Amino acid sequence: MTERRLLLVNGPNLNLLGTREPEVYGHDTLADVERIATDAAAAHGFEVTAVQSNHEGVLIDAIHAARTTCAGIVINPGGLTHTSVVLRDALSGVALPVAEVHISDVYAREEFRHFSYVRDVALVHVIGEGTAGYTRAVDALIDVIAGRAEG
Ligand code: CA2
Repeated sequence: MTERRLLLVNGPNLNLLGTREPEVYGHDTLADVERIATDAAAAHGFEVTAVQSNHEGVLIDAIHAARTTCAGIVINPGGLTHTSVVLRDALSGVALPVAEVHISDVYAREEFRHFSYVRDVALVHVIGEGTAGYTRAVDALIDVIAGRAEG
């Protein structure tokens, strides 16, 4: 393992967390989510670089940069989950272990949310556990990274 650092990616509209739709996404803000993930990583001696953007290309550039700086990626792609081949290609292109997180239970919502372009490039999936799901995603991803380092 080269770096004890994770990239945390939050996609379009997740900057609105805590401001609207609390019945779907809860009351935590994006800053809370970034702190939750940072604290979970710190418990394992990892640091977090966090990015949120409403622009697909910004997310892709951050994923590419992680190739040489991070040991893994935790991503909630937002609505890009269901639409973006290019985001999927970026994730598979950097060949880092990926954890996919969704705050809401996408399978209990509209059918268009049931398909994920990211699902089969991610090794860890945490869906419908609210913002606490970021802790589980970080823990499980670091387990994967630590297992690879041993092997
Ligand atoms: O449940 C999730 O985490 C989602 O990735 C959130 C996306 C949605 O398109 C996915 O299907 C599931 C939407 C993020 C928008 O977040 C908002 C938060 C508060 C208010 C408005 C939007």
